[in-house]
Amino acid sequence: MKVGIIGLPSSGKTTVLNAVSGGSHEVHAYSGAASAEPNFAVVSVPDLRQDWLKDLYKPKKTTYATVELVDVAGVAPGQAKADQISPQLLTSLRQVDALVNVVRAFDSAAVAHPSGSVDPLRDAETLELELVIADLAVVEKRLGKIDQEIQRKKGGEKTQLELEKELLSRFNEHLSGENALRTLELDEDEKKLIRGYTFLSLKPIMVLANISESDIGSSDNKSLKALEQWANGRKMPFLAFCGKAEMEIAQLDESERAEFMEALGIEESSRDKFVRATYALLDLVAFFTVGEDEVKAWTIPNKTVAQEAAGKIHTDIQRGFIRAEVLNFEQLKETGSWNAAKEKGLVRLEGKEYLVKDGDCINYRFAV
Ligand SMILES: Nc1nc2c(ncn2[C@@H]2O[C@H](COP(=O)(O)OP(=O)(O)OP(=O)(O)O)[C@@H](O)[C@H]2O)c(=O)[nH]1
Ligand SMILES: [Mg+2]
Repeated sequence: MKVGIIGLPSSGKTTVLNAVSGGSHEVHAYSGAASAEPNFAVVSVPDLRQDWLKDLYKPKKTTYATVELVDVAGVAPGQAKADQISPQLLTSLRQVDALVNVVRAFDSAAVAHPSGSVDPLRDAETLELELVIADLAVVEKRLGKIDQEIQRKKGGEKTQLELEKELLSRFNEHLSGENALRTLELDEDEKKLIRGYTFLSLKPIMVLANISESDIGSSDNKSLKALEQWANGRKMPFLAFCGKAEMEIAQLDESERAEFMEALGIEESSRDKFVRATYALLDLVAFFTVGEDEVKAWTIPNKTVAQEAAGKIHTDIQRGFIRAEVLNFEQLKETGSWNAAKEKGLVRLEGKEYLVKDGDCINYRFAV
């Protein structure tokens, strides 16, 4: 799973990346050429169930699920319109499954704001509009050339191009009305038609308010409420934390963290909040493979069938799928061991169409 961190310049993107991943990439008060290089980090997904499984199996190896982060340079207001979004930024975002819009909500005289004042709602809308304008530029460019290409092609290829043109024209209208593409309903065929494109406003997105230390644990900041309502109205998961404080905490020894969090009134770490929001945004669930060699968590979209989930582990298991032996974590915990659960008839043999549930422990039977 990959998440791209975007936002206006100096909104705290790199700080958030460090906070969530415990990293120490350079943060700076002014956007400059130095920020053009993307930063990468890997966040390990905490799961209490997996900790329990680890205690039960005492495996040689425990592998947690991960979320990969890429943090790119800020997008300044008006940059998309002037066709100035760098190709490098677009390339970095091509692979991501989702975006997080880091919105500045912190006060600081030391950090200049590109628009001169702190206004989270305005900034969230501005960034959203930049995404729309960037996509519009792509659509317009393509539509400007597609007729020529249609004339040159014949048969099936021609039909495909005509369908693509029709869809892009629909996109053009939608984007021209300042609407993000993610608010359009697309069927599978349409999704296939645009697979070669990277439309930024089509990606699922969540909103992260980077708040002041003084706003931790408080709910009476009006501009923050306005931002939350805006996000809720658009069905974007919303989360808020103080990037600066969280980054400092993430860089402490584990033994000191709890104390600092308590002193600041932080109930849940930024990493946990972030991971939870990501799973909610993409509707993800986890399943486990267990044994003395390894206890491992796998992330899949909710409602994935057993055979497809097997492909996450190895294509051989997917191809040679025979049956999935399934025991949900809760039942394993209740009975205390796989064998005890088996004796009680709780271990089920499921076929390839079985919809994997969150917390399933799966033992695949396959033949190659
Ligand atoms: N007071 C305060 N300062 C913050 C907070 N988050 C970030 N900053 C400061 O804001 C400045 C910019 O932070 P970065 O994380 O580099 O911001 P960025 O969005 O990555 O910036 P660009 O990559 O240049 O667009 C740094 O000086 C940070 O220390 C915060 O929560 N509170
Ligand atoms: Mg940065």
